[in-house]
Amino acid sequence: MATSDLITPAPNTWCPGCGNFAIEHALKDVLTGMIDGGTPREEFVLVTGIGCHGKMADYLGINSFYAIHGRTIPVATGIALANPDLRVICCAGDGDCYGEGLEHLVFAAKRNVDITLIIHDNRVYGLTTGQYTPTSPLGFPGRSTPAGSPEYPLNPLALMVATGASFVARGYSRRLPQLRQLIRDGLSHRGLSFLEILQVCASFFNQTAYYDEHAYDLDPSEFPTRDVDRALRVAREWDYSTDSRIPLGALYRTRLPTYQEHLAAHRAGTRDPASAIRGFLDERR
Ligand SMILES: Cc1ncc(C[n+]2csc(CCOP(=O)(O)OP(=O)(O)O)c2C)c(N)n1
Ligand code: SF4
Ligand SMILES: [Mg+2]
Repeated sequence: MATSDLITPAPNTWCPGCGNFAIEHALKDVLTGMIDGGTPREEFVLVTGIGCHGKMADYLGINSFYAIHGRTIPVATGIALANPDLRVICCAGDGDCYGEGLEHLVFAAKRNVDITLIIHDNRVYGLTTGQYTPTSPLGFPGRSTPAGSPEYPLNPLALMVATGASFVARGYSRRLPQLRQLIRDGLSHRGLSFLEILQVCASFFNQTAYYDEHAYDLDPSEFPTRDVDRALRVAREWDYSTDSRIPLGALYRTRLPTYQEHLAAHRAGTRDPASAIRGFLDERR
């Protein structure tokens, strides 16, 4: 199958230079490879939120669902629970997922729901032309904060490691090979995979030069780690000050029973869901 087969005829309205193009290409390439490898195209479902990122649902030729702003994760969770054979991918914006929908993110991590989250974090409300979001830096001069945002940004990686997500990674829209690998790893992971993608917004918060200068790759011989304390230290390395470095790559990964596995064990009347999951104890050693 040609990768172009997954592109729909919908006219693309992203701005020239938008990082969403790279995320779309990476996802399309990974899906094409998996479909060629035998996974039926019908087994993928994409849920998106409202925002520039949400147009992924229009542009990628797989089953998709446009959720309302902030509600991608409950919709994705419902689809995944009701259809255990489907692979559910959720593309959400930073405003969408860290603002409106933050409680859903926390609960998805706590429950270890088996879905893949791809967060298009441009650190701005792109579609509504430049308001600050939870990851905008202190002093961000957005449309709703002309005097500069008076808040420190949220650290999504630290939040996810602390809350129980079983796979936590950061990519960057200008590092395409790594992005593909992270998406591939996320889709093959059992449990919540959380992929925070630094996405360039060419029109309202173009951080290309800053990211290019400060980003570095985690050492793949050491990461992803299962050591929560170590992962938290690295997640906090980028403190959003102008001189701190930005680690990229898979940071934390472990195997824990998923929400779906817990529910299945409950349905089967198993007293200890964890022990019912073959390989769980071995894999944690
Ligand atoms: C509950 C709700 N609040 C606000 C809006 C208006 N709105 C639509 S898109 C958007 C910004 C989206 O920002 P983000 O999630 O970061 O996506 P991006 O456009 O940056 O990809 C907002 C505020 C809405 N649709 N629903
Ligand atoms: S406003 Fe920003 S995020 Fe939206 S399409 Fe344009 S460059 Fe991309
Ligand atoms: Mg955004």
